[in-house]
Amino acid sequence: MTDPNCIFCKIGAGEIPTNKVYEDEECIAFRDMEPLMPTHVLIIPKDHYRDITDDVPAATLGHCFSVVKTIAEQEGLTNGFRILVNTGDDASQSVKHFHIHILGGGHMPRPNDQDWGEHATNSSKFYSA
Ligand code: DGP
Repeated sequence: MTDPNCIFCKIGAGEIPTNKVYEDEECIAFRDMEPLMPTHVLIIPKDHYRDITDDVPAATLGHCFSVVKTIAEQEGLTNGFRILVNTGDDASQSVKHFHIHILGGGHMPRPNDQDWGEHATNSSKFYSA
């Protein structure tokens, strides 16, 4: 099921051109238009789910996450990468269609308190050596 008002549904259906890096029957991966890292790819299911809590079938979730490895290999992210799934307003999810960010191509420090926002607790207490 797709949502005619959803930009990612339109990308998934091929109605809007995008910088596609992978596609199969169930999902599509394309480059984020506001890249935060040299490699910044989004994986989306073609069906519309608002976010990861929107009763996404386990098979669809599993498939999308299994594609992460394919993209990482394709993009040459041999030294590691980060995946991110912003969910809802507290996480500043801007496009309400479930998607997985893959970020890589360079070292990413752990997010610090400032990055997490005003409500963050002191991250050093979790990560001190
Ligand atoms: P999030 O904040 O997790 O909802 O991230 C949404 C990302 O989607 C954001 O980094 C920008 C990207 N984005 C939004 N619209 C488009 C689009 O039309 N094309 C592409 N390639 N990326 C988009």
